[in-house]
Amino acid sequence: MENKLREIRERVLSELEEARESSRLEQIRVGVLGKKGELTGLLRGMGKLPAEERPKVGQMVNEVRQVLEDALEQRQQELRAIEKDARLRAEAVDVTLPGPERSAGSLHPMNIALNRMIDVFVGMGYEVVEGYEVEYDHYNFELLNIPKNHPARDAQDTFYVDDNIVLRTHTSPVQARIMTTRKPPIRVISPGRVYRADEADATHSPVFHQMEGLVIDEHITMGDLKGTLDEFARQMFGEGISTRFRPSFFPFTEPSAEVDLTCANCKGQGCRMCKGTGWIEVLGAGMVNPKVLEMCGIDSKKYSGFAFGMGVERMALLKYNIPNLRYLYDNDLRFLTQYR
Ligand code: 2NL
Repeated sequence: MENKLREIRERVLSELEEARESSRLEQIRVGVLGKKGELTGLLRGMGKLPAEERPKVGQMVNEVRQVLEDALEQRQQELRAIEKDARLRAEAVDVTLPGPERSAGSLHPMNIALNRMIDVFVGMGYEVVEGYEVEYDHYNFELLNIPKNHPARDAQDTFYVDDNIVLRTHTSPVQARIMTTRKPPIRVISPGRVYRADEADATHSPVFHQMEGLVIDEHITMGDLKGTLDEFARQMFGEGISTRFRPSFFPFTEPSAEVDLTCANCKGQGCRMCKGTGWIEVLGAGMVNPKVLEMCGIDSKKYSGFAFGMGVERMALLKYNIPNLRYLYDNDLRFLTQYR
């Protein structure tokens, strides 16, 4: 009997030692301590022993039971710790791994060009002003000396909302409103979206962007206009780039000029881009027509002013040597992300 108990104890202890999962521990427990387990069987069999041996054997069986229960409990705790450890290791996150890549955005070349244009004029003391894209005929045309039968009003060029309301065809109405509400000195630029009922092609779109400038004060001359646009050309396109004025006509300026920039491609030498002239046409400008000043409530005997207008798309194409408007409007990231 003693040998049998020792055999059970040693065997079960070594089984516990070898157990690798807590489910195995339960198997072992049931096999030796369960209702039909080996030790339980031994206790039951005690009835067959002589009465004087029973207490001793009972005590021995209980000692072994205690040893095995303690060993089970201890192994249980060891295995739980090992299993928890393994689970934590498996769930561990390596916080030093690189995260999912997020590409940073970049400015659209139009915005880069426009920001530069604005910076140059803000640097000269201009204020940025904005108005309405849906505008009264009165501000878009009448105050700018574009009378009712002027070709610029033709339904082919202008999107009409109704008889009196249009989608602005230039940003001039912004300045017209400024002139009617402020007293000189006035020094503003008005960047913004404008609309023309044009057929879209490499250089035209029904929606495009303009920036106009307006300066009104006493003694403003064409020399101020020339100096201003020369300085703009230099800051926008670099040293050695200046302007050339050619006589032109706009209803809202008198005199008026088409303004060319030195061809940045050949530095004025003449090349294919400028068709051999050394100049690229980019701006319109002039002295504000006294009739316009008067209609806007500004005394044309006391004050004079200059104004200019330029296309933002055109500036972006020139600055970045882009051949076609489509590149600006298609929003192909392979193209757009080249500009920073
Ligand atoms: C062009 C020509 C120009 C103006 C715009 C203007 C505005 C007022 C009064 C007088 Cl309120 N003039 N603007 C003047 C001359 C030319 O734009 O070729 N733009 C792309």
